[in-house]
Amino acid sequence: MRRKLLITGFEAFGGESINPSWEAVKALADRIGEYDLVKMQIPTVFGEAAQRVMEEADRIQPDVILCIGQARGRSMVTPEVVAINLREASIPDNAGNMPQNEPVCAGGPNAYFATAEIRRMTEAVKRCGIPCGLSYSAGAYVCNDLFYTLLHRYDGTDIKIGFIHVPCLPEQAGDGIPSLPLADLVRALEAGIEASFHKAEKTVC
Ligand code: PCA
Repeated sequence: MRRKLLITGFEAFGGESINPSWEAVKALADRIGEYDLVKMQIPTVFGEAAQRVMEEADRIQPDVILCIGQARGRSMVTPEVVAINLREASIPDNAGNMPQNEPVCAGGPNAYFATAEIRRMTEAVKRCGIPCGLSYSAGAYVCNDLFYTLLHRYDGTDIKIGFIHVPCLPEQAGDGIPSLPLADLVRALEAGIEASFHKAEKTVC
């Protein structure tokens, strides 16, 4: 039986004109391995990003929700291990919000671990020769806000949640800022998605 993957990328933020997460998501094939993909661009706005994703997930009932975000300064594709119950922004989001030391969800647990197969994904991406490693902090900005909210909402359900931060694209990266070409980001996501549901080891590379 085929499975459904809801995959999201963010709008540009912080004065930039593109976001590599959406550039990569929109370039993905519509079918990867066991999955049919539903792609979605979401606003870089606290609360609203998660709201949009949950509305779509309630409508399409995916098996997995995989969210992608930009992490300026990182040199690797980084599946996130943990989401924390904290909003703390160093720049405004796209609606001008700049929360400081607020919970994502008042009364929620301090943290959740990813429920998607992030270790299998990481190994598959590395086998493609693309730099990839687990990250133990998704920050406290909109990406973490989305990741935490989804893990909280779908805790104890069959819907698996993952988040992957990706480096800047070469055209965004200034002096000394690491980047990866779009083709590598797309290949990394395809390999990760394919590997995330497999009885036998296999990669798209
Ligand atoms: N990265 C930001 C939010 C949107 C994005 O692509 C983050 O890491 O929180």
